[in-house]
Amino acid sequence: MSSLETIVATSTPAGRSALAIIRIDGPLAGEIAQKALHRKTILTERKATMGIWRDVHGEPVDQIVAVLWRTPQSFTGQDTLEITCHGNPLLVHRLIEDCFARGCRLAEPGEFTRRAFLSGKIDLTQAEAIADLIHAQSERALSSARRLLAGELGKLVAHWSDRLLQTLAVLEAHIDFPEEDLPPEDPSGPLFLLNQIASELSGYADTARHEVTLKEGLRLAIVGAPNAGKSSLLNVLSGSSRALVSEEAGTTRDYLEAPVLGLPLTITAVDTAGLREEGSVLEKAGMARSLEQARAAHFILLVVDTSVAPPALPSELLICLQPQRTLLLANKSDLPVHPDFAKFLPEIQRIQTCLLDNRDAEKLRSQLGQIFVEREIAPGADDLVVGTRHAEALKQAAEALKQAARHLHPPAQTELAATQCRLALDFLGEIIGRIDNERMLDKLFASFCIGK
Ligand SMILES: Nc1nc2c(ncn2[C@@H]2O[C@H](COP(=O)(O)OP(=O)(O)OP(=O)(O)O)[C@@H](O)[C@H]2O)c(=O)[nH]1
Ligand SMILES: [Mg+2]
Repeated sequence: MSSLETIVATSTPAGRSALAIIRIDGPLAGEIAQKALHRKTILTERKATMGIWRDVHGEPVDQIVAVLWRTPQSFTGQDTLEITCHGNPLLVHRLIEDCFARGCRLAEPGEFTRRAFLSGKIDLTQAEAIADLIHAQSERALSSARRLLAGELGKLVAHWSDRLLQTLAVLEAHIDFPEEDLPPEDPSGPLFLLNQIASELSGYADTARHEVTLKEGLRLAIVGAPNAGKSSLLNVLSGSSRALVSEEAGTTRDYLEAPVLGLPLTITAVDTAGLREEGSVLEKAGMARSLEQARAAHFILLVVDTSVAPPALPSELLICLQPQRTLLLANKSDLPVHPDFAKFLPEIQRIQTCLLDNRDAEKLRSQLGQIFVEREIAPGADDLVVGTRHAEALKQAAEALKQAARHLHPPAQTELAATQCRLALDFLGEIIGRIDNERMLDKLFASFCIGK
């Protein structure tokens, strides 16, 4: 994958569209533009130039707009030509074929971004963030990718590495002049710093548990006794009339899914058949599905009609209702509350709802959003969420630092501690890509699409 080759790929999705973008990257980019645009069209760097693209035989292909970036001021660090043509797949195909005839080869998946990384324009966390940004499906996933792309994790790694290098310098001075004592264990001493950095690294590694939530979203199971208002809740949360609502108990037999609107995360709500202790064969089959949904969900919304006596819920449901992942919706708050509710499931947080219409929808969404963050089921707007690969390296670095700290306990084995510090620095380097591991890079960039 020499950067001396000139590569070409479409950056816009396949299919018909108003416009399509083709990128050419490498030493031939400028010359190709000049030749294909003919008639002495002068391309000014980073300025849009309109012209007719003619193929190697001089045949016009399309009227295009070209922008040329010269090394090193392009995204990839190489000369890059970006062509905007009309979005007809035949035209795009002809333009790409013509680029082949002019010496380009088709880019591999992620190759533009890989070039940006290899030329030092971005670090590895930023390269990964580009893929995250493109695939993000919720506001929070977008903002997390944006922060990684802005280099926040890279800056943190640089900060940790600086502090570690300073600590290492102190340890090395001690190795060279062992007659001098190590600084006392105050906040500037190496032992204190090693432990402090290790705990910061572990803290950030821990945020990776939210990665799946950002990528795949949350699943909420709506459960409760028949007629409690579960289907009404699904409709309110999804802003639709997805589920049938009726005063007849036992309306919902199967489970139904709908996306929850208005929250910064991808959330799917699942309405289920009402649960009670007895029931017909069909009802029981429905209830078994409800329980499956309750077990599989990230969070449970237990809907209860508080205008009648508290329901007798099956024990299989009660064991699913861990307070950490359950919220009780005391529904039908427009009606008088049955006195026995004071003692019903007191360990589960409850909020009052009226689901007859959309009047509580906004409040309910914001309460849910807040609860997910408070209970650490979802990341908050200000949380930096690291990826699994970053978390692995952070954990290994933290472990090395803890080991280093252990070596500093009397009798101090300063050399061993210094070795562990260097190891931790290597792990931190892996995060931003200060490594020489072609196979890892191949794997990482292969998950990109072509043209990125
Ligand atoms: N007064 C009042 N009625 C409500 C409220 N929420 C729902 N209902 C009514 O309660 C009845 C049952 O509502 P559903 O949403 O169908 O209840 P469900 O829990 O899905 O019922 P099943 O599918 O039968 O288990 C309907 O007549 C709703 O209009 C509320 O907040 N107040
Ligand atoms: Mg229902």
